[in-house]
Amino acid sequence: MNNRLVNIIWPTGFISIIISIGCAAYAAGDVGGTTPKANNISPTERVAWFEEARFGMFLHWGLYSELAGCWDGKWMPQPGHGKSWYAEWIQMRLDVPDKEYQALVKSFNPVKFDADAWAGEAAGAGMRYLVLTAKHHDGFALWDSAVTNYDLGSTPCKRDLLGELAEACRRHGVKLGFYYSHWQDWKHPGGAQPPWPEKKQPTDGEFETYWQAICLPQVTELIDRYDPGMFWFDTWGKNASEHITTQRRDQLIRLVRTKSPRCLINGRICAHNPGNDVDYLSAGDNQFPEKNLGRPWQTPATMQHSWAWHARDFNWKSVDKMIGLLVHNTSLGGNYLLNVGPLPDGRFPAPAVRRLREIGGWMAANHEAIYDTEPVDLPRPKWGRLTQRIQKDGSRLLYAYVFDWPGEQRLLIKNISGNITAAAVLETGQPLVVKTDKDGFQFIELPEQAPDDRVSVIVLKIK
Ligand code: JFZ
Repeated sequence: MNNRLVNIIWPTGFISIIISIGCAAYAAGDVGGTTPKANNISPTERVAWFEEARFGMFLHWGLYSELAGCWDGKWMPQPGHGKSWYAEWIQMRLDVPDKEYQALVKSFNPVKFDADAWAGEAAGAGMRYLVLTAKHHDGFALWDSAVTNYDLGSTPCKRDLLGELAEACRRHGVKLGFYYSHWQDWKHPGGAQPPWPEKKQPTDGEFETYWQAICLPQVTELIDRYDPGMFWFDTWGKNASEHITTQRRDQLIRLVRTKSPRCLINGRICAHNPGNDVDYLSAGDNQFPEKNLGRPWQTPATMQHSWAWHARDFNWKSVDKMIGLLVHNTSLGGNYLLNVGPLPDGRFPAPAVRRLREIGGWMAANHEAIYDTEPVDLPRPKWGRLTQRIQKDGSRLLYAYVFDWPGEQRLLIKNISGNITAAAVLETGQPLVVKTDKDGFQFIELPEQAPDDRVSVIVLKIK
């Protein structure tokens, strides 16, 4: 008798229906929230979509993108060549004279910017949110800001790029977030400088001037005009506490909470002391912890070495590697914020597009094992990772991501609490046979070949 035929699989179609209803509900949900109900939102409710999402896109784009890592014939070094620098730091790293760097506003003209293409690539890759640098450390505002002329309004580009993006994100069911450099600002009087010993920092009074004249008004503008679903503020190291005091941290949090009760705030608003009012923590850049951080969290990560576009940065990560990192963080209850550095004309670099689409192909087949799953309290299996989803009836779906296909053609997960009642290849629904070994452990009989040459996902039903 063929066990494969007898071992009837539960209706996978049913699971997909539930998931689609879930997506539609939060794609349609209001992002910023001005309704009275939204004012009473609990921190857990506020962050729920973020925890379900698992996967987002980071975007570093600004004046520095025009230089693509090169100034005056000098290229910013890459890993393996001594120092390795990020292209968005070019003004400081290559000592570009302020006047010459700031003159880049006259040539910033992204004529090929297509917000639908951006939001579409993110959605197509399986990402549920994107976070764009509205203002990075250089101080340039990517929108027409009322409090400075160092902004999009002073460029040849007369479009409302952030507005177009906000609309496109709504159309594609992708949440929009902004990176805003609230601490370092290399242009406006009183902004913090790079935390290097040779740099002179503003006094507290000078910083307060910047805080009142630039930071608070600009965050207000971003909320009022674009209603973002999250902010990604940026500090690191001990020096930041000199300017980002607990008082200023709380003042900025209060501003966001009052104006937009649904908007998420990240721990790097005050990295050395985030407090309990932030919605999620960030692991270090390209750091993939071995443990759940215990609160909603994510890793900001690059696809190349640099965040912003660097034309000679060929350190592209492989698709297999990036899927593995997404799965790793997901298995520990964390998110993966994967960066793209768009070209100055507004297009995504071709090597990034190719990778996004390949990741999207894998996600199209396996997203059920990513979105809205939770960590499993078992030791990490040697062949890969685990996540699970608790069903309404108390049963569980356990997802086994197999990185290294076991040669012995069996998948053994020790100490599962409950009984494996069915197993299948997630992508096809192909049933797999569940057996019990001589020690009484249940195992899944595997085909000789891995179903997927990247990461195969096996789903188990447990009662
Ligand atoms: C910061 C920025 O300086 C950088 O340009 C980029 O935007 C990145 C996402 O954030 O750089 C950091 C911040 C924190 C750490 C490392 C680099 N960290 O905590 O490891």
